[in-house]
Amino acid sequence: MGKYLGLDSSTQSLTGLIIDTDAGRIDTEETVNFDAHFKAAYGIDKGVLHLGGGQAHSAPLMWAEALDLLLQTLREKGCDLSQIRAIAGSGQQHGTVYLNNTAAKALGQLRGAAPLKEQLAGILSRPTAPIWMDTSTSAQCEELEAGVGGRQVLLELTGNTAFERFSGPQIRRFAHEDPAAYRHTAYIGLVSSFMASLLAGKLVPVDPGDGSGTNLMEIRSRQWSPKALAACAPELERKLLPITPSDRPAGPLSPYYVSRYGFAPGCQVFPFSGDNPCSLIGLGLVEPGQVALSLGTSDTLFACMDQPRVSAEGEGAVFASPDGVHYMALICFLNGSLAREAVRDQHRLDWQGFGEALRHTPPGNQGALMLPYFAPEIVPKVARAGAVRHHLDPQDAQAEVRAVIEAQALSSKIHSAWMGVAIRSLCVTGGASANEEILKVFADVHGCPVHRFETANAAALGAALRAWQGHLKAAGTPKPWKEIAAPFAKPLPGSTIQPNPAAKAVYAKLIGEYRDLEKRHAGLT
Ligand code: XUL
Repeated sequence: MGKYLGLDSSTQSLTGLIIDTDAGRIDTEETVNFDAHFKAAYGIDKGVLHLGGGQAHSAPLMWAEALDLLLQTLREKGCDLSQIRAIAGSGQQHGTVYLNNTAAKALGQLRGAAPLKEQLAGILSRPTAPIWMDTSTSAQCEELEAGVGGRQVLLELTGNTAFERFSGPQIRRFAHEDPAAYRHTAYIGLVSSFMASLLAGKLVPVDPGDGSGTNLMEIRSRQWSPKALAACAPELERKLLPITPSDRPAGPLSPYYVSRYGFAPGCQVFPFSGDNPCSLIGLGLVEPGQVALSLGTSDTLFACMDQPRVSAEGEGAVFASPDGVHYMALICFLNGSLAREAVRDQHRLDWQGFGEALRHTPPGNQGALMLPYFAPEIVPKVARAGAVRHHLDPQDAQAEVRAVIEAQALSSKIHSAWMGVAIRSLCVTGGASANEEILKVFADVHGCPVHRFETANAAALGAALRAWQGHLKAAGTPKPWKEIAAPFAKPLPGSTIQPNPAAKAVYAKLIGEYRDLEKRHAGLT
């Protein structure tokens, strides 16, 4: 027992969350927002470098700098980091980090005198990392599918059809566009494995939860697929970091953190996983049939499954759960907070005004609809950005607010059918889950109760729980996942939002109209 730290390296921020397993409660939560600290230095906007042609990247050295800042802040706030027994983490999925042959040595030599960014300045073979918002790899998706023998073969093998944002197509594009830099790349890892490597002071393998977001991992054996690797890029088998079980210790924390921040020398590091797989754990979805919604930069709807049910339409993704046994089905809507913030900013509102707009408008929005494609969309696939308005006055701030939220909720219902899971309740997390008015719309559209939790950082909580579970298992005193999750991943008493029968009826009618509008528009892109 003791304290465990979960880190979540997401698109816009780095969060640290400490759990106290003796007291059964969350001890501390702290977030470093990338734009607030690094916007000018790294040229980012909402954590992202937009490089044109659909290329969306971020900067691995910025994440390293954020890690230093987060740990320093925790210390300054009086956190005794020597009490942390183990650390695990979560990373935005699919992003790839390219390291040269000095990386392993530089990581191994990390010492406390200078910040990470300085000591690791020379380890990248590509200064930026393509992330999940990148849509530039349609050609590579087709080539990868063709290379393994067709779309269906890739789907059966990896659980997923090829997606632009997945790591495999991204790696293939890099190998093709910059063969010299690709040749100088000794190691390719994911955001998750990079962050874990910073902590362990050595190259940490990829976990199966995040490995399944690459189009390169056999979903059932949880190992890289030689066939997919061969179809992706030259010598990938040698460059790609191996896959390790999510709960196998990666090693002790690097001495850097012991001398600089006062961690105990024995503090263990566990492999990081993807943010969505960690949220699955952080919301207690360790048994099949439970469904959750994460309202973050992207909105994701996901469920725990005992078999890897696949989405033939390419509507959803399937990942291995970091619990080592189950799978997760996931649908990723790119226009999550991105779209909410676009409407908020266009009408010069704050979140309170946003909530009021929802309160003052009727369910169904008097027939006004929006397709909220402020950026190209993943589900349904929309290649070009451009919000579509139907009987909606773009000057009417209140109607615009309702339209964007209703669109997100209706779309999440329409596109979750393939999961084959009857949604009887929704567990919610992510920044926007703090907004009750938004949650009411989701409860009414899905016609089910929506449960809220103490923290909106389910990914960081899931990571902390993974550290605890791994630590107990490594000590020879394993605990079942249900018991690990139970004290932390429980809905806040009295916080459940029930659907309103009248509003539910309005949406049951409206959904067909929204589906038609979506279909008409999809035909035009
Ligand atoms: C999931 C996805 C995003 C990222 C960023 O497939 O692309 O949810 O993990 O959070």
